[in-house]
Amino acid sequence: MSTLMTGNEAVARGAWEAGVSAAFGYPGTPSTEILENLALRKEDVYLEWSPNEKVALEAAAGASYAGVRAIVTMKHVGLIVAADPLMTLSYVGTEGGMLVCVADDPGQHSSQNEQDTRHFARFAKVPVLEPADSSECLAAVRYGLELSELRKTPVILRLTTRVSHSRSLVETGERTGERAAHFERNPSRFCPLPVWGREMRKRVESRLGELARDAERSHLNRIEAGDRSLGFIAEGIAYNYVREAFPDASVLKLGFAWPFPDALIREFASSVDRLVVVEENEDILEEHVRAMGIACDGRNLIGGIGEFSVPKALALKAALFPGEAAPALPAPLAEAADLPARPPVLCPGCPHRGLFFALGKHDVLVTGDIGCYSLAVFPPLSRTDTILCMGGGFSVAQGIDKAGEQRRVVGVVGDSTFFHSGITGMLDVVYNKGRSVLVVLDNRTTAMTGHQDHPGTGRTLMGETTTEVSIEAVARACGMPRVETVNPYDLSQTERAVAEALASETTSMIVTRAPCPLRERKAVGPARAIDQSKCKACQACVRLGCPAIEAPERGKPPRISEELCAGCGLCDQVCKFGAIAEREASV
Ligand SMILES: Cc1ncc(C[n+]2csc(CCOP(=O)(O)OP(=O)(O)O)c2C)c(N)n1
Repeated sequence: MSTLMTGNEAVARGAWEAGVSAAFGYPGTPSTEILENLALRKEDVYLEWSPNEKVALEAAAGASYAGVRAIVTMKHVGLIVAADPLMTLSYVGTEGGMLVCVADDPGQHSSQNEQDTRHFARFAKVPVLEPADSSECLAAVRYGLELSELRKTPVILRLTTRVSHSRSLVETGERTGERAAHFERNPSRFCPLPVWGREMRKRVESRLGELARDAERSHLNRIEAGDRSLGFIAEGIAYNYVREAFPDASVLKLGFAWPFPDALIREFASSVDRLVVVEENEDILEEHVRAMGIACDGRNLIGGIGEFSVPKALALKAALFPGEAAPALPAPLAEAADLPARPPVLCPGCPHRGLFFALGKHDVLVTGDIGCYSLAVFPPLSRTDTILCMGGGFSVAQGIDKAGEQRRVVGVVGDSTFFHSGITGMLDVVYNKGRSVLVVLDNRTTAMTGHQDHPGTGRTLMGETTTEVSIEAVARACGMPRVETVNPYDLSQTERAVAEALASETTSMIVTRAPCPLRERKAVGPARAIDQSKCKACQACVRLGCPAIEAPERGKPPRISEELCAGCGLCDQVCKFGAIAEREASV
């Protein structure tokens, strides 16, 4: 049956069809929907949101050791977190097929960096498959699991934002290939102590040769012969752009993207007059082609930053055929270029707002983290000074503090981030006698990636209730001398907690706890309105940075949008003139 699916839905479907019985991951755009879709099949597959990507990859390795087919999902930066087990799993190898599904984000639509997972494949010496559409996503999952079992290696499935999130037709099938779990004890097979690890190291090299031969023979790599004056080597979504922009050209399509099929590349290169390599992110393939002594174009024509796109395809066309009239940008894209920019802001009713407003009253440095609260960097809150990576909010605070900075430092992370990698940063501050104030913004969910559960929410991806790990208890058990929990919608309580924490010379923790209203799908309270006769247009409420508060002109009273207001009541509390009240009461 043909069904329209996103790439992520197709990966989930492919995993189910290929008999995967264990799936692990940590959310991260654009990878998140793989597990969310596979969760619709939880009668056949064990699934979990692991606390972080390292744990997820290790757990998937365990499932594979036990002989079952397993996948692990993450975004590209997650693979950095999971790199330690990946590098050694390459040596130890797999039993049941194991696929590491990593979604890269060329163009940084929702990521702090642009990073090419193919580097990791080369680094860890494991193969990479790179599908170009949803149908290829589904097929690549089974292919990858079979390859993993044949060569006893984890296989990386590299996705990118456009492949993960765009829809195309997929032919679905039945579920086959399920394995029964049985771990065969064999220490020399599973324990890379130096004595056995050195042997594994040799095996990794010989496996690379086998994988290179697999890549030569794979149906995922194919030559589409066309006009011989121009040939492209393309992989992933770039292949689709090339096919559409240059329908007559010859193309070598790589779906088995590493190790490279050198003989196939040579055969193709010798069959065309001019060769262009089109790949997103890094010029890994292009460098390799040049290193083989084959002349080609690539980065010199398409650049190396951002994702491949219609404007880039048109620019490539203009560069290759300078004499021809440049094709126009399709109308929707041309019109989109004129749209005003809409900077992201914290949602109306976001419980994070209260803490940042309270911090604004002190001359402190705020080391933030990755999560919805990273938006507090923008005006009018302007209350974040650094963002590095998940968990960095606490550790960067420690570094600034220990460097001798005179101002107090406040490290801020979210609840999901606390469990992901914040705990070790907190341990550093406690153990090494830091004095930063550490804040956990606990909105009871992983909001930024679409409300996934985590160890603090009391629910699993299997839909069961479970232990609700207490952030406060973890902090106390780690030796945090003072832990206070506040309601971030209560501004005076939050401001008092911040002031007291800053007055103390030791470290302490504040947990701001209120559920994300979007997750709850209900307003925090009744919508507010501004009594225009009492308002002095002082703009204090505007400085909360709430999108529901409209400030049409400087010096004129702001208004509150009834549709947008979530009724959190923070604006009532900042108004010194009593001009803001519940809508019914004030209108
Ligand atoms: C290593 C890594 N994994 C995953 C992500 C994707 N990601 C961005 S923020 C975030 C967590 C946000 O949850 P939380 O800390 O609870 O803050 P909230 O968004 O709920 O305010 C995740 C998983 C990432 N940026 N880096």
